[in-house]
Amino acid sequence: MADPASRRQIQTYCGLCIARCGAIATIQGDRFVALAPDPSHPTGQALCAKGRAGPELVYSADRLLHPMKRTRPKGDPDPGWVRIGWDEALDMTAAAMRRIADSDGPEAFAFSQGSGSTTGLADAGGWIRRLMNAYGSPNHCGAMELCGWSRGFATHYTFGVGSVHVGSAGAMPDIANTGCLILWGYNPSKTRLTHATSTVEAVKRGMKLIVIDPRHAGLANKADVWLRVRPGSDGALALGLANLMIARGWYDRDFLRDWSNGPLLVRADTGRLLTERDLDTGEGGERRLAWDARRQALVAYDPTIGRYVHDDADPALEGEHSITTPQGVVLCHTAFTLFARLCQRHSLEAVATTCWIDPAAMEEAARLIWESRPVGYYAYAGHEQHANTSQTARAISLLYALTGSFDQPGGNVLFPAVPSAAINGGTLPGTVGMAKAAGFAERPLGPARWNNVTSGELYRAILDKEPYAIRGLLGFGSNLLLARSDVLRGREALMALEFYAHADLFMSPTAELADVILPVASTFEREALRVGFDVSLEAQSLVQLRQAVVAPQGEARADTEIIFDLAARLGLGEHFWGGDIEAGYQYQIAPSGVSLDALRASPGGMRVPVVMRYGKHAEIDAKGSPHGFPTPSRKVEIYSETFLQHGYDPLPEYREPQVGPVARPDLAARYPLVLTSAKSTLFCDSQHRALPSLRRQSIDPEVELHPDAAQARGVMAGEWVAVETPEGSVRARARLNASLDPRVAVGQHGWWQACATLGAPAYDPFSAEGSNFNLLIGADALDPISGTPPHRAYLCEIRPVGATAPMSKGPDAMAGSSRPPFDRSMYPHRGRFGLVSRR
Ligand SMILES: Nc1nc2c(c(=O)[nH]1)N[C@H]1C(S)=C(S)[C@@H](COP(=O)(O)OP(=O)(O)OC[C@H]3O[C@@H](n4cnc5c(=O)[nH]c(N)nc54)[C@H](O)[C@@H]3O)O[C@H]1N2
Ligand SMILES: Nc1nc2c(c(=O)[nH]1)N[C@H]1C(S)=C(S)[C@@H](COP(=O)(O)OP(=O)(O)OC[C@H]3O[C@@H](n4cnc5c(=O)[nH]c(N)nc54)[C@H](O)[C@@H]3O)O[C@H]1N2
Ligand code: SF4
Ligand SMILES: [Mo]
Repeated sequence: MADPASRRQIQTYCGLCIARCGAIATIQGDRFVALAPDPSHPTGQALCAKGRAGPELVYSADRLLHPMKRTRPKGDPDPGWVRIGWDEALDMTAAAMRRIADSDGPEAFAFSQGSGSTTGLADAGGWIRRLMNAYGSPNHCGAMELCGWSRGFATHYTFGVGSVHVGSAGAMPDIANTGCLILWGYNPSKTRLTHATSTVEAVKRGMKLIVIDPRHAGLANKADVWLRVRPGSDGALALGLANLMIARGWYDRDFLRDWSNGPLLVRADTGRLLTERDLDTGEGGERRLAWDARRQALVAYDPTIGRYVHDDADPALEGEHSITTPQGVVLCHTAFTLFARLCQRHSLEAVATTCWIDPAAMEEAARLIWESRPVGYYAYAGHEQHANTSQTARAISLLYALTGSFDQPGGNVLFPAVPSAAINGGTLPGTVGMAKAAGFAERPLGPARWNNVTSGELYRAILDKEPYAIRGLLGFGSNLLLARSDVLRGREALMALEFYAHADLFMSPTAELADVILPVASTFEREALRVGFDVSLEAQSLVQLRQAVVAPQGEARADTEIIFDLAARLGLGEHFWGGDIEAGYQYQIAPSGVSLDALRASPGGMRVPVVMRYGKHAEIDAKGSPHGFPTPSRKVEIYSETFLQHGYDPLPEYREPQVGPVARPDLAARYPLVLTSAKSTLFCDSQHRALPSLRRQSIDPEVELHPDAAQARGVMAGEWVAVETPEGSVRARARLNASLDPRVAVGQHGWWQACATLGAPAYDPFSAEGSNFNLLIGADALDPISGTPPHRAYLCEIRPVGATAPMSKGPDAMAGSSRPPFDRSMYPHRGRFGLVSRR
């Protein structure tokens, strides 16, 4: 026991969300009492209210403190939790994993994980992957289709890398040097403080700022241009901006000619790129062809060397040619010409109508983008959670390609990383011959390609045994039933699992359906190794071994400890250094040249010099080939043959949201408002409602609407309303927001938890009387490439339900437990809208 009066401070970082703010923790006696910013840390300029509430989180009376097992059937109002020891809990889990792998193969056992952007699970994400790979399961359900897919993966099909850091390398805006920053559906003042502070600094030095958001939120008040886009129509806006820029000649012709596949010729008859084989020259076969303006003849491009066969070729970016082949004359256009034509369909007037945008603001945005180069952009949740998100991400990335700013100072750059060893076990024996992730057959270019399974695919595999049965689940965080659409089916699926173990800090409506509960230590109660902090060159150079601020509450353990222990019990200890986490960290950090002991002696982290190199695609290798881009053509792929081969649009055609006013005027007649959602500044997704200092500032769920829309419906500010969609209905309090288009409503997701201290209620997550936003969203209309459901573009109607909250349950009630399991009766409309089911 430390002297209760003693005070000490320890340098750390807050691990609660993606910002990972550098911080200083104060410990009084044995107690963690405060968290403050650490300005000496590259991400330590500020802390948000959630970070400051760290001690409340640690000492919350609702924390899970002991492993438990269920003794009553799933769906019973009383799960009959019985306290057990760690040995029994982990033995039960390991035995179920072994049994299921033996009978059905390891793919029949899936893993779920809370997003590292909104939980402390970034600490353990690599180790979870390692366990999956060692065990042999390809099925990781981690919200990728909603969070990270578009910014981190869809842009692979353009640049060969993500447009952000997501696990692997990605291109981040170099905000310190940017001339113009575009925040596209991203509100860092609420969601990633580190980016907000660097943006504000850059605006002070004169950086231009464009904010694209249906709400005048966050940094919109510092923006030079705010584009109030209709939710879900971002793809049309990107093409419209590109159209303005191409029409005015505002594009980096040299970059596109030299580094994109824009000059390559596309056959009008097949949509394929023209190859030498088409000409039957007998040479090269699959080499693609462009028109060489210098020779006035075709010139072959060889992707294996990243060069045209004539070094002095001048491939034409634009043009239309009739090419004679043995089969006859074939009309061809350059890929760039086809892109420009697609953009022409999105004229200023057309986009103003489609996106509900002021044309003058759009023209101003296009001008700023061109005149204020270099340009950086960050597109986040606002553009991700849509059933057209993959092509939207492509459209934005092609708009960005016009600037030529990629990997240039002030553009979206590939920050270097301190060398470290990969820990995710991608080459372990278990990964060899591993089955494909569920959903791979339907969407081979989507999350399944990276061994991720959407919640829809997970539920299908459990309930319909398609493409194979999934019988077991190990969940690290992940509050599936609040975070995903198709809530009732999700509940049915979790109940149908033969075995489900869940590791978490708190009981949740999802965890409540587990067989075994594993109590987890919060980020403040455990060690973690972090190599690089993503947002800047300086941040990338920092390596930090975050120390435990206090000992774990109760018997709680770090996720990483659970993983290493479980691996040993599964007989996979050889891949986990015999269960020695310390040895694992040593392996990971060895290439950096920094020792674990040195890191431990420097709790604030150590700086390992990293050198910034811009324009890496132009670097020439020993054979004289440019490095290029890691795409099939080694070029920025304006035209994606990969998409074409899989039956998707090779250019980012804009498709209307399937449950929207244009695609479904019949539905819009009854549900006239376009519904989206946004994160709360006080809570991370479905968490933190039990912490008094946060909940006090936001007692009830809210839905924002324009005062005129409220008045037309007889809705008063602060009044309880029903939000109704073709899929379901929930309750929230009306908040009036005059910055919205009167046709748009914005809700909040993640409400279920009570705060006993304040007497603030819980909300039934499975009932129309509750406030689980995702009950409103159907799972029938999905993005064809990624399987993303339309969480941020749906149709709704809002009506008043009176001054009080009829849905409140007592603060002690565990939300939802008393509900009948499959009660869909309160959703009478379900399935009657002719939406094509993709299940
Ligand atoms: N405080 C807090 N911080 C968080 C989280 C949290 O829950 N709370 N969650 C973390 C996670 S998991 C994530 S993914 C990030 C997300 O970080 P952000 O992307 O910043 O999250 P949001 O605020 O949900 O969405 C950004 C903006 O998109 C707008 N928007 C809504 N629909 C559309 C649309 O159709 N088009 C466009 N262009 N914009 C739209 C919203 O109005 C909102 O202002 O935040 C992380 N940080
Ligand atoms: N309508 C709508 N739906 C959305 C979104 C939206 O904006 N609107 N956002 C989507 C996005 S971007 C995301 S990322 C998902 C988020 O969905 P999830 O990834 O499920 O995140 P949370 O809802 O915050 O739940 C996280 C759970 O993990 C637990 N947890 C926190 N830290 C740790 C830890 O260190 N270890 C362990 N084992 N558990 C921990 C928490 O207690 C909580 O139970 O929701 C998605 N769903
Ligand atoms: S933004 Fe808040 S919750 Fe996120 S890391 Fe920083 S202090 Fe923690
Ligand atoms: Mo997320």
